[in-house]
Amino acid sequence: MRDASPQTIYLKDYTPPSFEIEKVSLTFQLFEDGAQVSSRMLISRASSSDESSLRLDGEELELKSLKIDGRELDVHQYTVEPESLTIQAVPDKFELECVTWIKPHENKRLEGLYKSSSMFCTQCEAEGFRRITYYLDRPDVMSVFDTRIEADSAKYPVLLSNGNEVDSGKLEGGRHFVTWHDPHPKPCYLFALVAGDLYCQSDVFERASGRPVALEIFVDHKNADKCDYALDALKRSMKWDEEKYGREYDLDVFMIVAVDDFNMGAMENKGLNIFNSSCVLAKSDATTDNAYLRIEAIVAHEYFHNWSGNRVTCRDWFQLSLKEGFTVYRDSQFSADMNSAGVKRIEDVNLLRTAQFAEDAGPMSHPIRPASYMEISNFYTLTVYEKGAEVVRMLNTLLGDEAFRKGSDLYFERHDGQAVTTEDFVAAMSEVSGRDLVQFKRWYDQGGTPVVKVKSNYDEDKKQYVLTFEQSCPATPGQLKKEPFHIPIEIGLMLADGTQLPLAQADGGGSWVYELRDSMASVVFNDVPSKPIPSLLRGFSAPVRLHYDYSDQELMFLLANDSDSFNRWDAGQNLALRVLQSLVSRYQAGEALTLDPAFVDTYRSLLNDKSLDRAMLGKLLMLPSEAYLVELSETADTEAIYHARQFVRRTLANSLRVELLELYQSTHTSAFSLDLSFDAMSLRALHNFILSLLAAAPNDEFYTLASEQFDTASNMTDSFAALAALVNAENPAAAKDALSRFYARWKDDAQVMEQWFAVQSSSSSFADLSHVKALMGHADFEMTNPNKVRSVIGAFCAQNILGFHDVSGSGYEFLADQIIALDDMNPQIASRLLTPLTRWRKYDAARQSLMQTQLARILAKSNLSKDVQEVLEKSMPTNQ
Ligand code: B3K
Ligand code: ZN
Repeated sequence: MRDASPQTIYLKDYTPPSFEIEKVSLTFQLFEDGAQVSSRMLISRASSSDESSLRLDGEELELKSLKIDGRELDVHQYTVEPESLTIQAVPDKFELECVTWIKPHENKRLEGLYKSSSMFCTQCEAEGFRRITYYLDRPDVMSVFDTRIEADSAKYPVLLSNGNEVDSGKLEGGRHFVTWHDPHPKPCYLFALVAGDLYCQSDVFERASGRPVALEIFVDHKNADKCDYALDALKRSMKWDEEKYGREYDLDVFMIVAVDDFNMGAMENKGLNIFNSSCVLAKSDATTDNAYLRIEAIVAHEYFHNWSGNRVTCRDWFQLSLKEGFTVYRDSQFSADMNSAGVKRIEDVNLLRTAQFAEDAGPMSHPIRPASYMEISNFYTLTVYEKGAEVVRMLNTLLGDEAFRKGSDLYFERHDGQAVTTEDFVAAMSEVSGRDLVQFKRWYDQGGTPVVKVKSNYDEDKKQYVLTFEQSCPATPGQLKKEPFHIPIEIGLMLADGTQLPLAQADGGGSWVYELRDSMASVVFNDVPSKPIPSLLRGFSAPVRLHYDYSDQELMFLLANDSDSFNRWDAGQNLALRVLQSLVSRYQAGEALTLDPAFVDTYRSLLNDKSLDRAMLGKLLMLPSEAYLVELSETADTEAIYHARQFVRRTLANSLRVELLELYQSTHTSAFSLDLSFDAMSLRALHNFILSLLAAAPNDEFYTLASEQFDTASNMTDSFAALAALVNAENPAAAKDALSRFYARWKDDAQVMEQWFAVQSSSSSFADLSHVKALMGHADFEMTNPNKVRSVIGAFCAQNILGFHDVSGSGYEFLADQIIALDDMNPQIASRLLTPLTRWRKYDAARQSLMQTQLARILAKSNLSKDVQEVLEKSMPTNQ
């Protein structure tokens, strides 16, 4: 039973460890009814410490034996508590031997050592190792690990751990063992073990220094044909990190294992990355382009952690963004280099503005370096990851590429083998560049999304143009007042003829990075021949909400002429937002909806613009999402948002049918292509975007096209897009038929089935709760599998805005039921799933009260996990 309120841990209370573990040898004896874990640790008291007793972390462990320097301790010498083992009066230096018994087959939390299908695997970050054995489970305790695994030879022919394999052999009773040695000292969160009957696909990568490294991907035998793409992405990542950051791999072998039951995407364990199957397995006819791009990014992300995270790790979990923000930034640069920088930026900003800004404005809002937490698993957030990456990106912008690279070299070299803080990272950047980054560091400790208001004034007589900036930041939990941020704002000034003013500040170029530091500041531009149109925050140079009072004409001008592709796209988004927001108001007022013909014309000219890059066109045509409209609303009216947006889609489809069909036909060959080049993917994205738009106003021709694409497509992108279009056309018979045919074809492919579930649970065609409940009753649904939970329950609650926000409150009650059921099984997943209910402030009074009722109902559950309890407590109206 937990305390009434879990304990809060504060960054300000950090103290270095009192003991060090120089070396640890682990022996795992794996059986069907449990596992015996024996550890031998070389422990010494830190020179700065006079602590007499040693407190080790441990949860749900059965202690079998405990020895110091070979002598068994008697029960008076130590105390076992639910979350710790304390040994009194230990010597300065000693060998501790500890034997524990654990039950991986009963572990449904998927933290520590657990079984996924028939294999054993681990997940230790952040605090899972303490569920394996007693240890100093904190990232600043780094040790050299030796691991011996013993198991049945027939059931578990493959036995893996970190580092290099050093020994193996047969044991009695049909068992065998393998021993691994990892020469790099590491915190225990990077420990990993895998045992199973697995297929291995191998390859070799030649390092820049010439030394070869073996690459091995281990998967279930049935997935033997789904390894090629990840292997290719891995080789490209290794080469890119050598070239871009000068980082080479450091062991003889790099292994990736795919597991079906996994709480998140993947884990960067030293030399032995463990992946959620859906983030690594791919094959041509079964994987969509989006999944390929995600796999490429995640393989790269985990690999890049080998330096940003493993060789240089975090001192404590408050520093999580040190490794995550930096690594997300690195993987986004990689994806930009592999595909298209412009498109990648648009996608990243879209995610940030839709979901991270919402997090910043919600009850769990925290800075990228939180000051406190109750359960660290709740802080693997978009803020720490995505906003963290934006902060690193701003450093790159402020320093320039050359100094940024010097800074990262200094950081890696100076702190190799250490557990450090975000201060150390910024210090390296400051040192190589000579830049004063003291004010910049506020980005790490102040939460919330800053708002920048910009005004302009042009003096015709003086030929002078003035931009005035004003910054502020809303209060967030625990932080009422914020100091001004150091904000890089990239600016260009466009003239009416479509040219750019060469800015004196910009070394002759058209774009200049203005550094806003004060609450209010102005910039004066001289010799400005005519009134310019400012292009502000180019490339989204800082994670802020920027307001400037553009006229519609100015936005249209920027959409047509801005040399910055991001701002071009953003101008189009702003125009579309205006149209959508005014339709939302009309819908609420019960007025008839009409679409401004100027908007249809803008859309038409985009469709007809042959000079536009196809990938960019796909992005420019995209309407702001429902989620973004919710985020921007003071009080979000989900029905009005849904209907206004559908109205725009339907009207565009009807008014521009000829142009849309023409573009659809001209991109149709994509349906038969297995080409994974970015150009081919962009063509498919465009093709399928059109199909999805036509589904908003389906006529016979639409059904003919969609069915034809569904029947004949040879790649999953086109085939799945046809399925989605048929499902979303709100024609139950067509949807049902396509879904059952798709199921018959793909039922044995777990990754495809996740998508089959999600396309239904997120669709407004199935807003009725009974459909989602039926999906949960489907033979392929499992409550213990996080991917299935996410694709059915998660997709319904986060994406099906009509269904989840039904005025009866049935969606809220449904989610509460699922959280109550999941909390005992898998607290991390339960806590994540809770997010939509915590955002009650966004909705009308009736819905607020219905949501609060459900939060209170969950809070009343006994034995609530720390994870769910923290989120609930912070979200309750009484706590805000
Ligand atoms: N570092 C892991 C995340 C672990 C989450 C633990 N709750 C994956 C990643 O960011 O690469
Ligand atoms: Zn990461």
